[in-house]
Amino acid sequence: MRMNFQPVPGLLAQLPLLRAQADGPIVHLQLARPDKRNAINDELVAQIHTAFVNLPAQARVAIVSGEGEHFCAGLDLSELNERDVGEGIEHSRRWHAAFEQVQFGRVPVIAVLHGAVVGGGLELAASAHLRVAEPSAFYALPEGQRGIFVGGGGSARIPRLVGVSTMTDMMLTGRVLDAHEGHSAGLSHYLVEAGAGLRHAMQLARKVATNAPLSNFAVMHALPRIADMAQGDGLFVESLMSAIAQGDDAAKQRVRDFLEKRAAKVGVA
Ligand code: 1HE
Repeated sequence: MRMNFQPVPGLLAQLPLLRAQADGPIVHLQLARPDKRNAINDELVAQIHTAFVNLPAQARVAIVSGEGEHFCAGLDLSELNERDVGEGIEHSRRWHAAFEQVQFGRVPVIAVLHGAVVGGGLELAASAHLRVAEPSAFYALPEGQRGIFVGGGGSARIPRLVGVSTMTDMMLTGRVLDAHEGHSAGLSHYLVEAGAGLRHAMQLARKVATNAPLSNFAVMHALPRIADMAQGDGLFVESLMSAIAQGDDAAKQRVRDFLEKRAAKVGVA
């Protein structure tokens, strides 16, 4: 599959720690701080926020990856000692704001994971909608060892992927999950060959980009909220969301295409 990424012009071109490229409707944002293993400092978290708020109008899917040997080494620990308690809360809230834009922004996000996916790096990965891992990926939450706690949404998002029990083990014991263990635990959706992560993410992104926009919106915004609701409330919201999606012209056209034998059958590419 050919990939033809071109630099994204405008505001996203002015983010030195985040390389923004686009191939049609697919935007690839690459953490570009490899000398520090893509550790997230204040500047990078602000740039992640800025990028997701200002995705180009044509963007339908975003891919996030890391330059160099690792996806992301988490919080930049060199900035940690400079903060008092109040500043610590503000810092965590800035991460929340940035990763909120990843999870509940405009487009589905696919993370490509390799090497270290640790601490805040795992929190970033957990904010994405799909995760593609290469065999070099390893997952850890070294916050316990560093005397801190997760602060980038990890305690809310990671248990929803692996359960409180596995996250407790990772945090209390410093347990590192390799790519296979992480995959079995639910941290990745796809485990692919070394070096194949971005290509695989592109294949997925192209499929996701062809969905009706309101379907993708419902999956991103309604599904996780409904899953958090009491069943009765969730069913009510589901009815509203499904009626909104069905009422859209894109849905009507797709159903007509199927009934008139123009659309692919399930399982047939
Ligand atoms: C860093 C960081 C960092 C690397 N902050 N500078 N995260 C951690 O506890 C993970 C800490 N990092 C590591 O365990 C290792 O660096 C890795 C396993 C990720 C990679 O190992 P390696 O051998 O490839 O690289 P390295 O030689 O350890 O690091 C290269 C440089 O990156 C080095 O700096 P240099 O100036 O000596 O070249 C490292 O100091 C630097 N570096 N990781 C700062 N994390 C919202 S709350 C989230 C809470 C957390 O994320 S806690 C977990 C923090």
